[in-house]
Amino acid sequence: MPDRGLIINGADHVKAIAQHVSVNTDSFTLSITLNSMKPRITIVACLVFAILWLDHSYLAAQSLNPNQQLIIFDTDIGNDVDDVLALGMIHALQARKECKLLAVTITKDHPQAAAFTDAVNTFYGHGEIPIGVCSSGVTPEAGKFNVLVDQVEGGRPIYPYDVEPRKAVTVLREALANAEDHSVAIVQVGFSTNLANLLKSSADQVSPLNGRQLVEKKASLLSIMAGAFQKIPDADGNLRDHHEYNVVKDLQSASFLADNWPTEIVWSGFEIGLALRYPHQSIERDYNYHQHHPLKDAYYAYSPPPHDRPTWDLTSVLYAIRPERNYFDLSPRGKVSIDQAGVSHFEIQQSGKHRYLKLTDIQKIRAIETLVGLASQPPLAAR
Ligand SMILES: [Ca+2]
Repeated sequence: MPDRGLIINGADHVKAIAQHVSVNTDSFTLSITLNSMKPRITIVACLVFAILWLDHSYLAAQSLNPNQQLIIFDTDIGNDVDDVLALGMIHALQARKECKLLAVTITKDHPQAAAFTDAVNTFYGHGEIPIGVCSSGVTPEAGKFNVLVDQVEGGRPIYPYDVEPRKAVTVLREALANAEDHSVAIVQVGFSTNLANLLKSSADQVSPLNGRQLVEKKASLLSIMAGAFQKIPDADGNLRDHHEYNVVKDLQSASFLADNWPTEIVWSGFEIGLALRYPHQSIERDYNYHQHHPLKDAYYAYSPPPHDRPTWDLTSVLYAIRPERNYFDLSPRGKVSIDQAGVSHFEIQQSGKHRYLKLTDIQKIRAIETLVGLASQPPLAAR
């Protein structure tokens, strides 16, 4: 029954309504057969009841499960294909009612990054998700797969989109301001440009809180793919300090974020995604339920099979949405800092807000199987 206080007097009216109203919830069409001899009040009640019932059912279907983790995804999509697989994973977890994607903000400064993001969101039935962009000059080239949005077939775009991106800081502030306190996990898998700018933002018409206050009040976690917490072998097999890409491309923002972000941060270092390579057989076989799948097409455009791409960005999504499933271990608490060369350093501090992901051989088996299963999950609303 509707929960908005509609009162219908008499069981007969309810029975009459039930007999004359049919609702197809798949297509949200409504058909009503009316007996011209019925009193006018029955017709009116019938219409009101049907509309409210439909509205209630639709809202119930869309309503937030109390266990759904609110997510903001901040990405440099276009620079590597793991961002695309990670976005697909978020949609799979949203279809499972485990998360709700509030917004996507982008740190790759090229217009097709927003277009491709919207095309992927549209493919998964969520073209309404707000998208924010920045003007940073960082990685301004088109990239290998964002250009897929220009492809047409039979005169029609293969990956339709209709994005009207806005400033990333505005999109971030709106998403946070509209959320419950301490409810939002932010997943950053590109540069720290947008989140550093968010921290520096002032009170505005969106919120009387400045950026740092807004994050402190609304965010619960920053799950970030950046840095490295082990030495990484170079081409000759010698272990070296690693100058991780997401850090060095906007070093000033990465350092500012590490020193000023007010919530818990869990870092997925370079070594984690490197140890969990996406099996190319999955790309070849698991996405063929759709003729044009943006994840598969992006993978082929970036670095086709038999390449097994590391799953860097996917790991930060998995931890943010399923932190209790022991896919990873966590380091002791401490503080990450970024030096001027772009190398990340970790210092144990008892009350520190930073931890980083660790991985055992047994955890690798579970993690990779989970990442593959989620990334390749068909959309509920496939076109
Ligand atoms: Ca990325």
